[in-house]
Amino acid sequence: MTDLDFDAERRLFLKRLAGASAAIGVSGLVACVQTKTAPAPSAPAPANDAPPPVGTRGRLGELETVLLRHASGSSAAIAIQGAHVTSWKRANGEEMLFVSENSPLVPGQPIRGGIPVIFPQFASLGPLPGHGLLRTATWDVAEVSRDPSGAVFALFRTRDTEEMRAVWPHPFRASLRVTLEEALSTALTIENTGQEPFPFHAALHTYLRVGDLRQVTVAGLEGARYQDRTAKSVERRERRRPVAIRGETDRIYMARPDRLRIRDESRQRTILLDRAGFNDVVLWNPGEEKARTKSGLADGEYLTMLAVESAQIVPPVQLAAGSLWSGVQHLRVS
Ligand code: TA6
Repeated sequence: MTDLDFDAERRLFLKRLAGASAAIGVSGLVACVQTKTAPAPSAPAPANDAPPPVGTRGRLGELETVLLRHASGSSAAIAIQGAHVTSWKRANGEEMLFVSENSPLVPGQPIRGGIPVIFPQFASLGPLPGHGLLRTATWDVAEVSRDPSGAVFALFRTRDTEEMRAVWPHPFRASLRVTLEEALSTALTIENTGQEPFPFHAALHTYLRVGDLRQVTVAGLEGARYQDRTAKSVERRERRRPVAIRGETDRIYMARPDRLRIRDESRQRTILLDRAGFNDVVLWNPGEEKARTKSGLADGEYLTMLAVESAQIVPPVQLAAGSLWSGVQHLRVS
C-alpha cells in the first residue's frame, strides 16, 4: 500500500468516525471527552419507495438479536442483551469473530466471544463484577437504519438502574452504535447524567476468530509499555516486532493509539484495527490450560481466537458531570 492510499484510508476512517459520532450526539472524536451537545436529529421517516429494511430480528440461543445486512453482502448480528456483537461476516461469508461453542447464550450470563462491552470496570480491577455492568445489561434498540453513505447501523441505548446504583452510585447513559459496511465499526458513548464526576474503564473486548493462533502476529505495538497480567501486572516494554502469541497472554498495552495489523498467516489475511478514544490495547489468549479450567472453551478453541481489545484503562477516563466520552473501533480486512 502506498502512503497516498494510507492517507486516503485514514481520511475515510475519520470521516466515518465523525458520521458515527453525529448519530450518537458527539462532535469530534480525537479528544473523545466532550461537553454535552444537543442530540443529533433523528433520521427522516422512510419514504414509500425506501429500500428494504436493513435490519431484522433473529435469535442466538435464548437471546434476541438484531441482524444487519449490507449491500456488499457482509452481515452482522448483535445480541440485544449487552448490545453484544456476536457475528461479523464478510461478503464472502467468512466469519471474523469468535464465539465459543460452549458459550452460554441465555439471559443474565456473559457470552464467551463476540464483542462484549466493558464499562465501568475492566476485568477485576475494582470491586464490581468482572468487566463491569453492561455486558449482561438490558439495552434498547433505538434505531436500525442506513446512513447517507450506504452503511447500515444499529443504535443501542441503556442507562443506570437502581441495581447498578446499589454497587456503583453514578448515573449515566450509554449507547453503542454498530455500523456495517464491508468493515465493522463499534462506537461506545458514555454520558455522565449525574452531578458529580466519575472515573471509569471502557473496552470493546473483541474476540477475533483466527485460523491458527500459532501463525498470528500483531504489528503496531513495538516499543509500547505494557502491564503483564500473567505476572502480577509487572510493567515491561514490548521488544518484539511484530508480536507473536506464545502461551497464556494477558497484557494491557498502554497509550498505544496506532493502527494495529493482525496478520493471520493460515488464512492469508490481515485485519486492520483503527481506534479513536481508546488509547490502550489488551491482548488476551488464555493458553491451553486456562482455556479449559477458567474460560470454559471447547477443546482446541484457544487456537482459533485472539482477543484484541480497544480499551481505556490506564488511566481511567474522568468524566465531568454533564459530559460525554466516546470511543470507536473500526475493523476491516485488507
Ligand atoms: O481482557 C482480558 C481479560 O480480562 C482476561 O484477564 C480474562 O479473564 C478475560 O478478560 C475474560 O474475562 P471473563 O470475565 O469474560 O472471564
